[in-house]
Amino acid sequence: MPNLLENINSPSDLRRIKIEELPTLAKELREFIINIVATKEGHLGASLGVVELTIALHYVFNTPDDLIIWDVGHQAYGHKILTGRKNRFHTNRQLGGISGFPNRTESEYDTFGVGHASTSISAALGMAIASQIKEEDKNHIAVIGDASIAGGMAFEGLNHAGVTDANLLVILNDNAIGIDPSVGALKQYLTNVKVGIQEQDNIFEALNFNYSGPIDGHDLKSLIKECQRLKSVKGPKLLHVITTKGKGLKQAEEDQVKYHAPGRFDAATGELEVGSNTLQPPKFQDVFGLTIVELAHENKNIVGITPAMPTGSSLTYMMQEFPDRAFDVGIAEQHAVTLAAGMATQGLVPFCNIYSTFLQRAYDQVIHDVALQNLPVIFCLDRSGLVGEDGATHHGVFDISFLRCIPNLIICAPSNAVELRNILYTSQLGLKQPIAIRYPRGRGQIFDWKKPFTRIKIGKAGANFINGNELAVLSIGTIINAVEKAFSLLSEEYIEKASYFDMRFVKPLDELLLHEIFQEYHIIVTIEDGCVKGGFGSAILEFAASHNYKNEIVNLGMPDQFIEHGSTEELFESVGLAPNDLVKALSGLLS
Ligand SMILES: Cc1ncc(C[n+]2csc(CCOP(=O)(O)OP(=O)(O)O)c2C)c(N)n1
Repeated sequence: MPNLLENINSPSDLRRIKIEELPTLAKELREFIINIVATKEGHLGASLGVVELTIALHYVFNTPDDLIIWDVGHQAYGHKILTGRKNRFHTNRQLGGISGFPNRTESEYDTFGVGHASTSISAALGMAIASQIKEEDKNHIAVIGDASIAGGMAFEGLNHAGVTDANLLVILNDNAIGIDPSVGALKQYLTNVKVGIQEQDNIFEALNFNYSGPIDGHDLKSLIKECQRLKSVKGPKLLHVITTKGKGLKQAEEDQVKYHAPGRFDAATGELEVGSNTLQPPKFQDVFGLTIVELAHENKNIVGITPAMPTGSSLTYMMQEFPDRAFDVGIAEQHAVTLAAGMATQGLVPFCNIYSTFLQRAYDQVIHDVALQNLPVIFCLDRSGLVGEDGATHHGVFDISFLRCIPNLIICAPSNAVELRNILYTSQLGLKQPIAIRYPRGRGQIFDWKKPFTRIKIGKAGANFINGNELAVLSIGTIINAVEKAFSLLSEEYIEKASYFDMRFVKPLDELLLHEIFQEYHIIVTIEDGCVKGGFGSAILEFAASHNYKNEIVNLGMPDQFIEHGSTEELFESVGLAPNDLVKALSGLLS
């Protein structure tokens, strides 16, 4: 059996292969991806679905001169492997290894950095207009999924492109699923097109795109033929390609949600590796999901909103129990926020669950639609802090900074599952203003979290460990676990001099407590899993300055740089926030 992939180190090698041999290459590429993702983990289904499309694009177009722009980028594994990163692909998403997403610093074939959805059409149009201005003859190809094309920004890009004569090819990779099944009227329209019920005018033609398809995205011959034809079609064009997410691995085709990013599995059988069956504390996501179901039974005004992350956020529990009161609005963070605002004007109590990193999309909506009108929307910011292997595009480290300057908005970072549960409970007891509740990905440390609800006083700090009065550590959120660990490792003479406080709220600060602390302790150390610039520590500096306190203040948190991918433990170490680093820092200050 020939090993075609072995000899491909760049697309020019690929272009030397005979067309008849490409299906064999597709098979090899699929196996290559499966074998590595099975043990190294990562995004599987999306990349398996575009194996043929990836081959066809690099085969027909003259990359890297012609520019392929992947939307989201989690489907670009085949692209990475064919463009010189085959031998490094086993380092995918690991510390020091290649990124799980296209990244301009990594390869000239990665034309645009991605991770967040719906950017490809705008970026590709920008490049196409640049080519016009520079009088360069290039192709610009945006590959976008059916979930991402429903994102607002993609519409904005289509709307602009349709009145240009830019050389833009949008490839709509339609597999009818994002991470969870796609939603919305556009999805229904695309389904109609697929099954041949096309009563309305073609929506893309209406936007001045030259539309072709739908074609079978696993049929290399027709893909290549159509891409070749489109090369000579001028202006904006859209090719509608139908693919199957997870194609080529039975389980991944059948359970597309689970196999989006399945963790480890058996490459031969596709069976997922069973985790250890020792009892583990719950994920924060489940604490959120199960708690709002409990609350929604009592409070009929509660509604839940997620922009395209029902499984990831665990809003699925509420969607099952209260299908009329829980909404997956698709990749539409801006809409999700303003939808929540609208609901709040009418007395509903919206829990708007958005990953911290994706809330960045909806900044103006938070300010203009929610905070300015002081509407009591409850933002649940999942995946705050470091998220690990997804890397720089996905870390939720900016939220405290970018939210802290917004008037009316309460910011709370519960330090454990019980606190999360209680602040969720407190938030729906008639709060008169918006609140952002941030919590990380993954599991906490408390098993017994389903305790009777307790109301939390807004702006009141949480637990503390009071010992000596030389140094006080002020922390926010779950990073208190690292502080606790550090204290357990600190030598006796230093422990006697130090205390720590879970401040719980970034805004409003517990000023009463802060006055006591600043009067009692010489050194104040703040620690947070968000960026230091403008973050919780900055709030403490502002407090100290405005009250003329002269204590020594040290701010620990994320440095002023983008943090790459790796396990969260490795990343915490890399920024000096692992327990051992804290021990060193505290010992240094106390010696
Ligand atoms: C702004 C934003 N919101 C949410 C996500 C999370 N997310 C990653 S992939 C994905 C689904 C993308 O689906 P689709 O566009 O159909 O592409 P496919 O997976 O089929 O390639 C979502 C919601 C994101 N990356 N960016």
